[in-house]
Amino acid sequence: MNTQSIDNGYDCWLNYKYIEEDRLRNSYVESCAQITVIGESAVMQSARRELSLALTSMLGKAPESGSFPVSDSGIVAGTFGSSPVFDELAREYVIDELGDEGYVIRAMDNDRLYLAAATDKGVLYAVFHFIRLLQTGESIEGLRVRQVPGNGLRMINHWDNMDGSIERGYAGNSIFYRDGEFVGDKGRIRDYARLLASGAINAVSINNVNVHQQESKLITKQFLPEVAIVADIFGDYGIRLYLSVNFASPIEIGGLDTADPLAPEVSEWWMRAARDIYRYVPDFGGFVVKADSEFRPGPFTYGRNHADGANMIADALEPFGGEVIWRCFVYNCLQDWRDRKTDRARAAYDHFTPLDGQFRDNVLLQIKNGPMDFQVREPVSPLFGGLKRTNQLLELQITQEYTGQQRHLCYLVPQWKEVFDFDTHARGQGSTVAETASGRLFGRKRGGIAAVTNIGDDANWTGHVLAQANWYGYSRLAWDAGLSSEQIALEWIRMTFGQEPGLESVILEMLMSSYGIYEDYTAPLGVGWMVNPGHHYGPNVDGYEYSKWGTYHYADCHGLGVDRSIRSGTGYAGQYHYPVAATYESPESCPDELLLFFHHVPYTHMLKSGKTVIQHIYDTHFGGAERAANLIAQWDSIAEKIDGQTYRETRERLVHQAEHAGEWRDLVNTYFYRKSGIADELGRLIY
Ligand code: GCV
Repeated sequence: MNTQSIDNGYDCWLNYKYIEEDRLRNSYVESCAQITVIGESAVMQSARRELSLALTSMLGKAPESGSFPVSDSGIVAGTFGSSPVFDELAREYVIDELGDEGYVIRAMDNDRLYLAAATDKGVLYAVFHFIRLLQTGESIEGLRVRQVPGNGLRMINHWDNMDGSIERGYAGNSIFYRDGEFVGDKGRIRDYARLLASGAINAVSINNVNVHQQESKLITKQFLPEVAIVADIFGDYGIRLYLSVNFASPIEIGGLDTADPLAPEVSEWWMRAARDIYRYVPDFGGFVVKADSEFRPGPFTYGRNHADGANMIADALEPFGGEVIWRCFVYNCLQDWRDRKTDRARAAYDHFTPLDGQFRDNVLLQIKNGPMDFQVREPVSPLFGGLKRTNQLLELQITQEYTGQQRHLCYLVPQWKEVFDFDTHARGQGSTVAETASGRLFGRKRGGIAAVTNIGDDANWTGHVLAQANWYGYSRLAWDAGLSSEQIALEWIRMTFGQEPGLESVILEMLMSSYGIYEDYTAPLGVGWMVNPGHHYGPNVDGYEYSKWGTYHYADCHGLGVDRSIRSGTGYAGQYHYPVAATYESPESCPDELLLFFHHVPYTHMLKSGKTVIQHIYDTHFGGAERAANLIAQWDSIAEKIDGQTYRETRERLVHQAEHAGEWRDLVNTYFYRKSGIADELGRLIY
């Protein structure tokens, strides 16, 4: 670990505070006095180090480190089969069902506590799980835990550039690169790997999907030795490394005059590239590819489709066990705003469903949660449930590009829960996104979830300390989408700030209310955008209205919203299965929160809530801004219980949020008052 102060937030939720309460601490001491971790692999060493560090800090006494054969009591961690001590336990479980990453934690009559798995990685996860129990004050008596991940791939994507900047990064610069090179001191990368492993993240891509000139060279001998060092660091924590690649690499760095996926010299070039990479990084995960998207090159240039492009690269990686993660964020970003027929929301489905079943087994299509772009409220992408014979990966955005850029508090786990729980009805009721993305619904071997990280080199990693809850929460949901938002928040609070009942309820309330608050004072009823173009921060109702990006609200003096119905609109609603399509098709059945995403309605349209659309806009904007201002008082009420620096830095952000929410309120309300000419029923101040 880097030797930075614990209290500035650097240690995040692995802040192993001494357990002050004697009874609780003593209840742990006996079982934890001795630890035996069987195995010497790098991952096992990480497990041993972590267990020892956590117990020493939390219990105030270093555990005795046992060696094989183990003593009668204490913690024994290892893989089934590595020692006869696990034999009895092994008889109770179907080890195959635990897979590569599942684990058990079991207290046995003989005073031993077993942390066991089929693989070293599973043991590491068991260790972190066990530590979490102590951090959150759970009883460890008679412990009986069996865990298997809900998603095979649990990935973090970085949008880091080699000049050190981060696209859509709000917490400082890259921890990987500076001035076109890898950073020299890799200590922070190690600390990062450890934090990721504690949430059982098993894959990381370390450069921006917009791959510029310098990053294109990451797959060449110029940078592969450094890539290998970073891959080893992650490997020590069971995490595979991936790189984003430029589809036009054969031209950009290979000296060819084409990147046509069907040209033999191009596929040969990728095969050679793959061979080089695996020589340096034997456990390399594969490539992430953004192609034919926002000016990035892709197969369309050569009249080929995305299956042609993805499969050609996948074939190069296949002999080495690598995979291609191919993004579905493909749409026309040069749209004419006068053109009411083209609908950006339709694009990904229209491009990719005709190719369903044509992708290689080692290709996963990475699909953003919504059809547009990480807005505070969007429907779920119809590709979930639309694709049946293709591996998928759900893409979420932890970095708060459209949700307050880590200057506003916005706990995103409730939003993600809605995505996971959304029923696509692809195979009847219960066909949730959690089931489709994981691959379970259609019996696919690969699947999972990826998210764009919110970390940078700020002392506390995420800028806003409370935004750490999103990072933590993402990894917990990736493992088990069934966990509740509250449970995740509570775990995070206890692990980060310790077990302080007064503090806990306040932060919980702040986190749990924050998504609703943010939604209330920004773009209403699912219509999205209304942000300043380019940097996407702050209100600008018409910011994207007359632009080429395909992101419109169509407000006039009568009403607003986008008609995406089959009957009279763009037909987007028809991309869903029945009964979802029918629900969205009519304004009467469409849920209020998505009404303006699917329908253009008059300001006087009555919502299910019993309010008109215009009154809803006024009420939510006044209410949201007021609730944002209240967050300051909530935070102040626990000032004494929070470290000074964290308290002050967070307070500054909350003060900014309150002011900025006021700006949102006034701008949005004034805009719609002037458009509609309809006064607020409560006569509040509108300009
Ligand atoms: C990495 C949005 C963002 C871009 C991002 C893109 C993507 O358009 O604004 O910064 O590019 O999504 O996901 O590829």
